[in-house]
Parts: sequence; structure tokens; C-alpha cells
Amino acid sequence: MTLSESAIMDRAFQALNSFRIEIPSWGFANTGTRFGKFVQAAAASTIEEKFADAAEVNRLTGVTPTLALHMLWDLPDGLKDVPAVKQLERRFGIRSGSINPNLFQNQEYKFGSLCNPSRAVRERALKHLLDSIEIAKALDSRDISLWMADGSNYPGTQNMRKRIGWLEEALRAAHSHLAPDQRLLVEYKPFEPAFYHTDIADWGMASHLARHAGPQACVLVDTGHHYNAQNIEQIVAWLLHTGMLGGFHFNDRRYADDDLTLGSIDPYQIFRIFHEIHAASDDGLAIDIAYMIDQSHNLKGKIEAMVQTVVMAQELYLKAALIDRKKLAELQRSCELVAAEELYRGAFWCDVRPLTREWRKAHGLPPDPLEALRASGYVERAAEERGSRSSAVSSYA
Ligand code: AFD
Ligand code: MN
Ligand code: MN
Repeated sequence: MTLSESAIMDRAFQALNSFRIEIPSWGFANTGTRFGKFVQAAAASTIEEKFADAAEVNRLTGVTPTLALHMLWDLPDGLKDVPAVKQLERRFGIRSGSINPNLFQNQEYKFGSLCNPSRAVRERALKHLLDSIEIAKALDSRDISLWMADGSNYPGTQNMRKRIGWLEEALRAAHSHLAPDQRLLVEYKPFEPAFYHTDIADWGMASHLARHAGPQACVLVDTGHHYNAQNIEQIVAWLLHTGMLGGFHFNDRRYADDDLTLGSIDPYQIFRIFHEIHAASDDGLAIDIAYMIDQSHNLKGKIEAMVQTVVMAQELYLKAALIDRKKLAELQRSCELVAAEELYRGAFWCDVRPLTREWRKAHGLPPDPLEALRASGYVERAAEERGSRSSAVSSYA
């Protein structure tokens, strides 16, 4: 990396000034795995507590102004809950972010929601999706972030092609209800909870469905939703090139959709993803990407893990921004492989924490948000106030 010190500082401030990331309401609530749940005294279990925790993360980091909301978990009464949510927005200075439909928890979705062989169930699932769009409109939320668990567990038990048709029909219908400034983000996941086929299993399927739905639909890349060897940054390059990249759900994985904290297993992969985005932006591609976190940790402290992820995301975004892309392009053209690689990963090896500390100080933020969280006593106070409840309502089954 051959940028001068002052150029590095300028580039760092430029990158950090533009970086915002959305935090998920469900990241503050008690969750578990199918093997059980370890409740935390400080975990949030009401939407008010989730807004309060989001406000604390934003106070500490300054880059998380929006909170992703989940249908059923955060808005059990749908539109009727909107006035109270707007009040929480004003009280905590946190805006509602993407609206996440819940097409996977109700008993009637046992054999699928939008892909259920029963037309009646499909119609009710579509109604839920349309309600999600209406709630997004009422909350001035731009993105409806759709993940579906639909699939099957045994070969021969479902007609996969028929289900594609039902999905195309439903997403096109949903798309026709979007406000002009709204987007439908179609998320893919190779498996789980379905173990033989998942109806939206990869980026190609999500891309097709989004394109078929209409011009305001695009693809959401959840970094935990890939097989071990998949080259996610190549998928991102394709989605950037085709104008289909809507956003990310950031987390990390070792084996499956483990929802581990971003960068805890493979930070270099996230750096490579961010490089594709910085490079595409240099090339003038329209970049309108929603960076969102999708995590809900079973063992780490909820708020601590959220701050950790936000800080990690900033650092990896900045590392990738520091690549001297002009020089890299020359080395790529001349196929100077080692020089290109050394320049590329030289940015990854750069310890950007002094730069992020400077940026935070320049913005009146705590230089070390994790340290500031610990010093604030916020988690202890929350545990005090909330711990008396038995076990908080889990936001996951
Ligand atoms: C689960 C799903 C998916 C979805 C999230 C919120 O795997 O990532 O986005 O729940 O509904 O993690
Ligand atoms: Mn996700
Ligand atoms: Mn997931």
C-alpha cells in the first residue's frame, strides 16, 4: 500500500463518514438454538427495550441510526403498533429500519408459506407480506427484507418447479404494492430449516425472482448463508455488475448459518467483499447498499456483541477502502501477481484502529466503544431492571 500518511487519513475519514450499518431488534433479545436457550438478565424483551439498546449502541458508535424490525416479534398487532413505534423513534432518536416479514413461525407454514401447495395458505402468506409493506410505508421504512424458510425435507415430496411459479407470482404481486421509493430485498439461504431443498437457495434464484418481481426488487446477501467454499465476493461482484445488490445481513459462520459475530471466523472474506464494493463505486456503478447486521448471540452479551460487530464492520470497510486501487489496477493489467496480492492484502494487514479512534474523537464519540460500554454500566443497569422477569420472550423459536 503506497498511500501517504495524509492521504490515508483523508481516505479513512471519507470512508468512515459515509459508513452506516443497521442493527437488528432481534439481536438484543434472548434467543437460543434448537438445543436450548441461555437467557441473559440484560436481554431486551419489549420493543421499547430494543430501541433503548439500539440507542446505546448508536451513542457509543455513532453509525447505527436505524433498527431493523421483525414482523410478529416487534409488531404483534401490525399497523396498530405503528404509533407506539413512532413514539419510540422520537424518544430514543433511532429510526425504524428494514421491515422483516415472518413467514416461518406460524403452524400453517409447516409445508411452506408463499410456496405452500394450499392456495389458501399462499394467499394468507401474501397478505402478511403486503401487511409488512404497509407497515413499512407507515414507518417510512424503505426496505422490506424478505427471508423465507420454504422448502422440503425429502426428495419427491414437493414439486420444486410449481413452487417457483408460485413464488414468481407472489413476489410480483408484492412488488406492485411497493411505494415508489421502497425496495423488496430478496434474501437467499442454501438450507435450514429445510434440509432437502430451500425454495430461494442461492443468489441466482434470488436474482431471478427479484428481476421477475420488478425494478424495485433486488438481492440481499446474508454472509452466513453460503457453503464453505463459496466465493462470496464473486457473488457480490456479479450482483454489483448486474445492478441487483440491495444489501447485506452481516454475520460470520464456521459450518452453517451460525450467526457468529462478523469477522470472528473469516475477517479477510468481509474485507474482500468490501473491496468489490469500493472498486465498483470507483467505476461509477450505482451503489445503494443497505448494510445490516443479522445476529442474535446465544452466548456473548447482546449489546457487547452488537458493538463489537459494528466496530469490526467499520474496521473492515476502512481496511478495504485503503487499498490503492489505481495501483492495483495497473498490477492486475500487467499480471504482476505477487505485487498485486501484496498491495491488496497489505491494506488488510493495516491496523486501522488508530484511524478509527481519531475519527471517533473528531466526532465526539468514545475512541473505544466497547470500553465505553463497559465503563457506562448500561448492561448492569439493564440486567438490574430486566433481570427480575423470569425468562424473556424469545424472538426465535
Ligand atoms: C434467520 C434467517 C435469516 C433471516 C433472519 C431474520 O436465517 O437470516 O434474515 O433469521 O429473520 O437468521
Ligand atoms: Mn438474514
Ligand atoms: Mn440467517
